[in-house]
Amino acid sequence: HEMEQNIEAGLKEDWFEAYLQPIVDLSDGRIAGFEALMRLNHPDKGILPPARIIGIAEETGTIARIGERVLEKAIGHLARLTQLEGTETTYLAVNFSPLQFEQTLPHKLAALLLKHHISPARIVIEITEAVLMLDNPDVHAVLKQLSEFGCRIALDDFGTGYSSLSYLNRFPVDIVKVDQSFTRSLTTGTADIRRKSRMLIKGIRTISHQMGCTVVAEGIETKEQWELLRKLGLDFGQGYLFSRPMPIENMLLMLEMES
Ligand code: G
Ligand code: G
Ligand code: NA
Repeated sequence: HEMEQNIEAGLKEDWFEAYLQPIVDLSDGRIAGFEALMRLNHPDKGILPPARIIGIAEETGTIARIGERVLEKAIGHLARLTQLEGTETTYLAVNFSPLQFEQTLPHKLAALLLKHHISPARIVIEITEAVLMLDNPDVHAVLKQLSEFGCRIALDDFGTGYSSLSYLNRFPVDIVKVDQSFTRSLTTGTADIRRKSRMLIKGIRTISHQMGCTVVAEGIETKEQWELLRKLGLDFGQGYLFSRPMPIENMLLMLEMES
């Protein structure tokens, strides 16, 4: 299998990267944190599609090694961003696959944070419903440990799964990430669809806030969407309007130019 070979080579030759996408405060557009997004940068083939890589890596089990590599890179990036900004306020959100929640994860994460002098409070663990659906006691124990360690837990792609709401009750969720399909339907389709989308987002926002969670909107591409989401009371947002995911070097340059 060609993609499996790319993955193995990527691990061996160190082609995996953590791109960064800013997450902004919707009230003023200022950067609150960064989401790390895995990229396999093949020297001949260029950037390979992450969704396919993750799918295959989850089937073959290499996702645990890839995840560890991406986590290591992303935390290194956060240390560099911290140096540039001279503050320790921004956070780093990292995506985790169900297969990554092994017993050793909290220890490995703690070691990386110690090495880079980063507080666990600046780390957000992004999971999807798939992680919680496993209903695996070991996974729950690891999540609980990470939460008690001071990391925050974000529930990704919220609103698209089977039983998202019940998870807010049963797991230590701190952040709800509203799926980008909601953002899109705010400004596309009939007036009726747009009105219903506003009501859905408002409902998710109300429930999330009452559960003590902050709410992040995904996939913001236009000023109109930003304005609507801000008015609907969402806290944070990310999307191409603010910035595409980019390599650390580009992010450092962008921030340097802005300051
Ligand atoms: O980055 P887009 O950048 O194309 O990402 C595609 C999908 O892959 C998204 O659903 C995203 O959540 C997931 N993803 C991106 N990076 C990672 C990662 O490091 N680990 C895992 N498990 N999923 C990731
Ligand atoms: O599910 P998750 O939030 O991890 O997925 C992030 C995915 O969304 C990545 O593939 C990322 O590249 C992509 N993405 C980020 N911002 C935007 C955007 O504004 N529009 C679209 N279409 N995709 C986005
Ligand atoms: Na994510």
